[in-house]
Amino acid sequence: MQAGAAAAIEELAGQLAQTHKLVVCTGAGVSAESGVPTFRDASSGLWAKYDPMTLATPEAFARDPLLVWNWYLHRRRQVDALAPNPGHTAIAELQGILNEVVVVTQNVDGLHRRAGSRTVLELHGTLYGTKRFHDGHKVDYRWPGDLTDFEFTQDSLPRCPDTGELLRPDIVWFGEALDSVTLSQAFMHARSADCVIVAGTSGVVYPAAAVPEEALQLGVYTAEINPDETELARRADAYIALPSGVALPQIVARVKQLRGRR
Ligand code: BV8
Repeated sequence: MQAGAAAAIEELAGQLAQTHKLVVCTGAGVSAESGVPTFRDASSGLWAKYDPMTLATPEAFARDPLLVWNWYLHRRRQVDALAPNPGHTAIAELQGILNEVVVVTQNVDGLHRRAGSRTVLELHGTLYGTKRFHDGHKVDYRWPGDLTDFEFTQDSLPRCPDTGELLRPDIVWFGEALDSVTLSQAFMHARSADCVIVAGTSGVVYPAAAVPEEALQLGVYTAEINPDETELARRADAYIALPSGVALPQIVARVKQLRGRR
């Protein structure tokens, strides 16, 4: 491992050993080692001819709900077949070491919860939720039992059991406002954290990217974990140029040593 990464891991572990409240802001990079393609790569195989940036919009859904639903079904099937990776697990493990750990994620794959993280703010929604298209009212849709070979048709599109209205994925699309309560909670936690870790995000998409930015501006100790250095890394207190699934388990092991726990 590069000397820089080892020193940065030691530095961050030292900070975490005296941290009361940690906020971990994650993007698609944290799920990459589970095999979940990042959003920009979410179009593979059959879907390669579609641009996810145009599919993940209310306009695309209004124009062709069947196409958009089957894209999300494809991504849901992908994630169902995958598992949390050591990065997700390490974040969950910190809950048993630090007083408070809050995950603020842009990911919609549900892997933080599956890894055992209990406080997870899903800024961009979840592949596992549905809501009415016209009023955003959340509805518990009963998914088909076996999704393996299932594809939606015009007649089988998800509909509200009460009103029969068309349902949509409970996902925040481009051009749509994030849930205001979830977003304000994310900012509140970041402001009151002793340490913020930003992992696996290019920090391009707003307002999600503004959450760690605000912590940094308030002087909260901030570290980034990403093989590619982002603009935030250059201003952060520590930058670890490693995959999160490699760095985070090492950081947690060192924190345990420093906190005298085996
Ligand atoms: C909104 C769900 C307004 C969909 C997603 C300024 C302020 C406010 C808004 C804007 C603004 N400028 C532009 C906007 C508009 C837009 C935006 O930010 N556009 C960008 C492209 C410039 N924002 C919006 O539209 C937001 N809404 O602004 O509403 C409004 C307000 C009031 C009223 C009405 C409207 C909504 C944005 C949410 C869109 N939905 N996801 C779905 O999944 O289908 S965003 C989606 O893309 C992801 O959730 C993620 O946030 C983003 C990027 O995803 P990826 O490309 O996959 O991830 P990323 O590149 O971040 O991650 C890869 C990184 O990981 C890389 O850096 C890589 O190096 C690293 N990595 C790779 N492997 C590893 C790794 N790191 C660690 N370990 C590894 N192993």
